[in-house]
Amino acid sequence: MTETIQSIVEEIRSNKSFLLTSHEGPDGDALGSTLALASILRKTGKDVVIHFRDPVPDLYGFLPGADTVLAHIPDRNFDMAFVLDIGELSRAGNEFCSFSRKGKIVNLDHHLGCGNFGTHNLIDPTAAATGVLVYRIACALGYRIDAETALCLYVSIITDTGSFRYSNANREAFTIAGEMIECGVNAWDVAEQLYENQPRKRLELLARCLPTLEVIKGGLAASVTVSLDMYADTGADAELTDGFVNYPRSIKGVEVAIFFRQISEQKVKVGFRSKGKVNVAVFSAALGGGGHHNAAGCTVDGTLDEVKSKVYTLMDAVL
Ligand SMILES: [Mn+2]
Repeated sequence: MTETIQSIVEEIRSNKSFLLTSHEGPDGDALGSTLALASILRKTGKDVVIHFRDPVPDLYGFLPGADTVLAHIPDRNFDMAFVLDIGELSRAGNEFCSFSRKGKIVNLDHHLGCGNFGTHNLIDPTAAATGVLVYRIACALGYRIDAETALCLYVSIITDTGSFRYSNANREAFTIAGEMIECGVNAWDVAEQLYENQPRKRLELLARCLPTLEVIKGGLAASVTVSLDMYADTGADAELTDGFVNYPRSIKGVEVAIFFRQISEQKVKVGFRSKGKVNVAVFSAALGGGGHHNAAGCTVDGTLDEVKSKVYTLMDAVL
């Protein structure tokens, strides 16, 4: 057991009240890892409050404890705060960052370059998901993982590894997932909840989005676009565009996929995905955004056409 895990375990044992949070626009790992930790702490008699800046997406409503996530932090003291899967602290949102009664901070993350802002920092880029770190803590606590906790941990791993397809799907990820199956997780039930349960509007939006496909740089890059009128036409919202960028990336020969998502008439969110050969963080950094080698993003001012030409010009210069 590492020294950091040992000290986190000691902190958990000697404290009573915990505030848990993760990043804006919570994904399967943000929710899965946080809810798993909440479940472990609650079942060992701790007092736990979960606060997220953004609401839990409907997709993850089936996770045990999802209904206990609060939009606002209660006006009280906490012994400790756990910040999970954050990447950078500001992504927890203003309310959490400016809250002065959160106590000591434990930072659990697997993002390379996450700052050491915590009293304790357990940052391991070799962990496939932050849920893996929660699993390690559970083991160090001697906690026998129950079915509800197992479901949360399984979802954190399956979503962050792209259903065990990404390069982070290492032996530990498979081993923990196998153990969670033994703890009562049904793989098909989870797959059905995550992938066979889409609102019809999402497919209607995707049907508008796919014809916008542009293949550029001689087939090395490709983009798709969602414009404001598509939301108006389908009644879908931005939350449902999650995963759209995987379609241009799936084309043979494409190394870089780009997703243009219009936020307002003069603002476009740009997401980059790489198959591995190209570091897309270079593109987002040049446009004032962040991210890492295979996934990065930024928000760019301008009309859709202006932003596209800005991004394509940049790609010409770099690729
Ligand atoms: Mn993660």
